[in-house]
Amino acid sequence: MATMVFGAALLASLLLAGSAMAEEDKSVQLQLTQSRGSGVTGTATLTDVEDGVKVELNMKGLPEEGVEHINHIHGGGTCADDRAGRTAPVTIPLNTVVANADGSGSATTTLKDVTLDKLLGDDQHRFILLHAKVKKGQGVPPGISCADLPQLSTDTSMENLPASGGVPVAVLLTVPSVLLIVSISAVLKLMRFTG
Ligand SMILES: [Cu+2]
Repeated sequence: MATMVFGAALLASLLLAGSAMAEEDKSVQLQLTQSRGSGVTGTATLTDVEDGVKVELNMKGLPEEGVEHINHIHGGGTCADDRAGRTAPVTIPLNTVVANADGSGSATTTLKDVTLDKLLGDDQHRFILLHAKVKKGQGVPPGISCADLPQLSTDTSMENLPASGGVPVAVLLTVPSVLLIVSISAVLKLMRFTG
């Protein structure tokens, strides 16, 4: 009996400690996936720290040793927008990733005076975008790897509906009524057949 009580107390304290720890260093890890067939992937770990949010990027598959890859948190859009050629304006620049010989590359940036909750807020969509090699005389190079930031209150999987397109309401109303007529006539035929 005493063992059970002790065990339960131990379990309870472990649970409490666990939740307290989770509270302290709140963190989210995101997967960056390739854009434009680059083969460049990676992870981004965002962690609440005392004076802001720490963003750690760990990339792999970078094509050329020594190349500097600028990267940012973009606001006002999604990776899908960027891949469709409509990239969102830059909001927060992150430290540059330099490619190693094995194609890896990482950078850590601490964003001051911001919280994870704010970054993941639903005021706008945001994404982390790593760019190709900067070429002189050209603007910001295209994105080669991207991760959408999840939004806390809305579901991450939710995407903006296209402004145009989609099925017109008239079609939505017509299709069920056609189905209804077809099925009624089928039932009538069946009734005649059996009768
Ligand atoms: Cu950018």
